[in-house]
Amino acid sequence: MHNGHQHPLTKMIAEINSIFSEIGFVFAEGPEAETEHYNFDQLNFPKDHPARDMQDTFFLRHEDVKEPTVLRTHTSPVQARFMESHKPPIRVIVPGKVFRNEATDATHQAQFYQLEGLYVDKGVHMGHLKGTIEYFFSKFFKGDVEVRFRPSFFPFVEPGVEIDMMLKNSDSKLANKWIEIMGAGMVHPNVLRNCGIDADVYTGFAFGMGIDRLGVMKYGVDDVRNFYSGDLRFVNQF
Ligand code: 2NM
Repeated sequence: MHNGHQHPLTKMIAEINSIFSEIGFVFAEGPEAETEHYNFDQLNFPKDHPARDMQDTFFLRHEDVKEPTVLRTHTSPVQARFMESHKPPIRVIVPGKVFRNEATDATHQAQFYQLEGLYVDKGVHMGHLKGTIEYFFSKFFKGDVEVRFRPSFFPFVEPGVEIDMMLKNSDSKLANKWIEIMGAGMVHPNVLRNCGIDADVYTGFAFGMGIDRLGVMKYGVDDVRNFYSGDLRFVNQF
């Protein structure tokens, strides 16, 4: 008899969860339909920020919806809710489905999976971010990993960085070249304060990356749409 198996995205989420749990991170999830308050306001996105635009965000309009509501554009509202309901030290990862109003091609979809993470405590700094990310990628891609930071901007962090990784001592096709992989930064004091955390006492790092993209790299998939096609010729390869 032919046995069933997990979908590759489910497998990756389980593996990610296991890697981060070894260094003290817990798993959290939350609603896919979110208030604008948790998706944007609390996270320091100005009212006129382009990410809020109709072109990027799916707005939900219905007589039963009392507050302005969107399909979440990132899993960060889950971290915002987690900070409100937990005291530091906070170490949490949040894998989940997110939505962007975008045209679809081999590298873009209107819905995809994101992995975000958050660490808040006294004395947390960018060195902890670098060590955590190097640890994660070296386990996930099974090799030695070097990462480098480039300055970037995201409303919920300051400073913000774009992160590249290089895989070494591996015979993977990815090895020995710099690959742009994720964004991250130190959580903006406004975000900590909005979530009830004393920004004079605590600091935190946060990061986000696309799980579909990790799958494209890990398994050499050439089109992200394969993950959602339901085509058994694809999923049975895992
Ligand atoms: C990214 C890049 C930079 C992020 C920030 C937060 C929160 F909620 F804690 F403020 N969560 N995730 C973050 C920061 C996500 O994704 C590219």
